[in-house]
Amino acid sequence: MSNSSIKPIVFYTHSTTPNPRKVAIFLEELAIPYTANSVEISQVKQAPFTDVNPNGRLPAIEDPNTGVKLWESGAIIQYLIETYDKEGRLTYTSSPEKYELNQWLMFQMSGQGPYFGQAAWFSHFHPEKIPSAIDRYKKEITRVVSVLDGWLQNHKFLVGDKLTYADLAFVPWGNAAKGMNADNSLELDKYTAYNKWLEEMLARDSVKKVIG
Ligand SMILES: N[C@@H](CCC(=O)N[C@@H](CS)C(=O)NCC(=O)O)C(=O)O
Repeated sequence: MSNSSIKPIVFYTHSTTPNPRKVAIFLEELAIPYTANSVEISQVKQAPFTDVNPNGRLPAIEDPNTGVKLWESGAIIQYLIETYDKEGRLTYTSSPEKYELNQWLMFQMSGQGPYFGQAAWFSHFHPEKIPSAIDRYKKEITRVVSVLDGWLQNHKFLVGDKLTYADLAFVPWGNAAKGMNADNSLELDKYTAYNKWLEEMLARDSVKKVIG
């Protein structure tokens, strides 16, 4: 399918939040036509949005080209890559790389997204200030960054010798953590391999369009 014959994907999003931004980066990178359907966060736990995602969270997609409807950003990214990256620009189909891609995406989905999200929640939105909760989740940001940095000291990318979906999946929460580290209270500045990798991705046109 050439991109000009693709019908626009319906993309349920909220443009300032990291998980929808993860998907937006791939729609832009792969030049997939889409219609952004912006949903207020206050509306996500009720119909009609819960008819799209029973878990009441963004993002979600409906693809009229295939009939596929999905939620959970990691599942959506893997679907977009399998369906619309036939040349394998951002992926590998060889072993062990395809398994390693999945491994890093799982780490992003279970280790980065939820913990960075909780750090933001307890620091900025939770009605009470609970120092032990803030401390726990902020320390986890630093720990996850240190894991990535350790790997990136000897590797330019997470998998293989090119940028893949595994790298790009880390960008929106990485950028959010950069915001939380404005005063270097998370001590992220010392992770130079990680910062170089993140900055290179933040400079891509697709990412700048999504994150601004
Ligand atoms: N694991 C989910 C997390 C989705 C998520 O937490 N989305 C946030 C926006 S970044 C949301 O919809 N929050 C609204 C709420 O939880 O009520 C994914 O990666 O898609």
